[in-house]
Amino acid sequence: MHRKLDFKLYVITGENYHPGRGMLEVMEAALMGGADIVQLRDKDISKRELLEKAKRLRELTAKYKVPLIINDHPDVALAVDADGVHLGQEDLPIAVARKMMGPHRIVGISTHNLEQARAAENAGADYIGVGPVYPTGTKPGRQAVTTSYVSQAAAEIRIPWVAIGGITTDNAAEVLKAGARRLCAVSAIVGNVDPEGACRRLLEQITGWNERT
Ligand code: TZP
Ligand code: MG
Repeated sequence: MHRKLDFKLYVITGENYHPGRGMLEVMEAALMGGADIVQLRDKDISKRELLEKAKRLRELTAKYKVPLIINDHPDVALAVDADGVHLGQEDLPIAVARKMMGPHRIVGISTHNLEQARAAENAGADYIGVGPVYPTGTKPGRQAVTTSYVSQAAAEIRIPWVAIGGITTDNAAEVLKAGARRLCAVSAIVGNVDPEGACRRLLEQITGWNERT
């Protein structure tokens, strides 16, 4: 499947959709705007409901040939034939998730400092999240790591990594300047009146920066 990861703009489902918009409609707009990897993240629903959402998002992402990652739950990821799972520091260890997911699916993990990033790399993660770069209402109570962790990741981390947390078109340049080559966003996309345009603009910034360096 998708062990060779190649992406620029990672979009995660959220709760704060623009009024009147639903998850599938917004994620389809994000895919049309160029999101090239998608994560289903919903902490407030039952596993049964998550499974149903995951099935629908699997169909949609398959139509756009974009990898689908499920947050927290390897069993749900396997049940819907998702491409991978995303873990937090308090979730199943990478080795356990790898055993469940097999060698060909993606196992990613959130990291908040270089020590966690190195540990994830050594444990065989396929990619890591680096953040939250800025304070964000999507992950309240989690201290921002600032662009200094982004610069450290750029200098040291050899597996694919993606900057996340409070990223918008207004501050993307700063994150890219610090060394990020992939960005991830929730509210800047799903809360936007125009998720497709928001993706296009972020992607243009990423591509523009990657071409310069
Ligand atoms: N992990 C680190 S920050 C974050 C997650 C899931 C939330 C990112 O959401 P937003 O709305 O793009 O700040
Ligand atoms: Mg988690």
